[in-house]
Amino acid sequence: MSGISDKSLLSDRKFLRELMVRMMTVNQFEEKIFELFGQGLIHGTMHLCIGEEATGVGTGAALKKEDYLLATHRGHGHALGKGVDLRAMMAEILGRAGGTNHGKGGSMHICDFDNGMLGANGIVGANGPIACGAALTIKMKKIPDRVCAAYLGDGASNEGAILESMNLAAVWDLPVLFILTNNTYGLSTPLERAVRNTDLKQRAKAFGFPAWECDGNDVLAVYETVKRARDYVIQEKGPVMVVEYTYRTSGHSKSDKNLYRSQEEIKYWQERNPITRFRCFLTENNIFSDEEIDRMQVEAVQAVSDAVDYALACPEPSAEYLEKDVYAGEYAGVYGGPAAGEES
Ligand SMILES: Cc1ncc(C[n+]2csc(CCOP(=O)(O)OP(=O)(O)O)c2C)c(N)n1
Ligand SMILES: [Mg+2]
Repeated sequence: MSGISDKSLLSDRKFLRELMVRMMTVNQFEEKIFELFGQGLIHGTMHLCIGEEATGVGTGAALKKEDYLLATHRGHGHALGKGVDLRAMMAEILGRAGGTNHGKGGSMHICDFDNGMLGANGIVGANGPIACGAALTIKMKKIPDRVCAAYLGDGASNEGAILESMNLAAVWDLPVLFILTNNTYGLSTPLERAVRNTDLKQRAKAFGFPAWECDGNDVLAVYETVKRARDYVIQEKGPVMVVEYTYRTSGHSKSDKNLYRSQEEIKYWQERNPITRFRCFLTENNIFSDEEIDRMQVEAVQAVSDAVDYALACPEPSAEYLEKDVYAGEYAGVYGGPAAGEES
């Protein structure tokens, strides 16, 4: 596997190790919250990204810390890949005050401005307009070397808001990096039933900007493709799309009974999951031994376990702060809400 063009990457053991540990951490995170949900410790719903670990981690590794990022409803891997703190994310999902959003946002609202993470979003396609706004800020303030990356799914690619955003980003030359994770399903609908033309990179071309595609289960291919796309956005000062082909082996959300796909199909992709593939690549190329990779797995398991301990030790947010952080200070009057820190 891995048809990467930059062979020098193969001698960067620290970087390769980091990619593997991060993917394992995302995977462990998802497995652990699945378990905690079953214990009644997590409320609402959540969308796991098991099988898609390389998209969040490879993409995040190609972005700079200061780059803006918008994650989807399936955003845990997107956030962890961008460097959001593991403990704070676990606390958020468990609804604790030590969370990224002080326990008031949960799985689909995770944000962390210090890491450029502007937020996950439960509204399919909503990232497009927000990305245009963030990218317009970059452009108007002439912020050098910064892009806004916005994830969307194959299902979201049919939303009017996404199509309008692609057009706006193109005509206004906005530095938006559209990251389309094509996992072949929008909820239970296979892509070929939703559109006649399943080559989604042609969407970008229709609006007049380039698109690249990559094997989204190959973390190095994702990294290289997004890096190249990011360079293009900076140099050409306009939008680009990257289509990452992947597959979620976990259900759509907590209530998925997988009635729309066969067990054989799921098994096929489980065997081709990004972590196993990267392990084979690293061992076959004598970069790491199986024992070294096993130790990475232990590290990831421990980090997630530590995050759970941290989260469960945090208090729940106090009702007194219910309306805090809802409106940004100077806009509070405009929308009629209290300013942050103001009495409501
Ligand atoms: C505007 C809107 N329409 C419908 C939904 C319900 N919904 C949540 S996720 C989803 C499927 C999205 O598919 P895709 O964009 O391919 O992302 P994936 O779930 O595959 O990661 C739908 C229809 C929603 N949250 N928002
Ligand atoms: Mg999808």
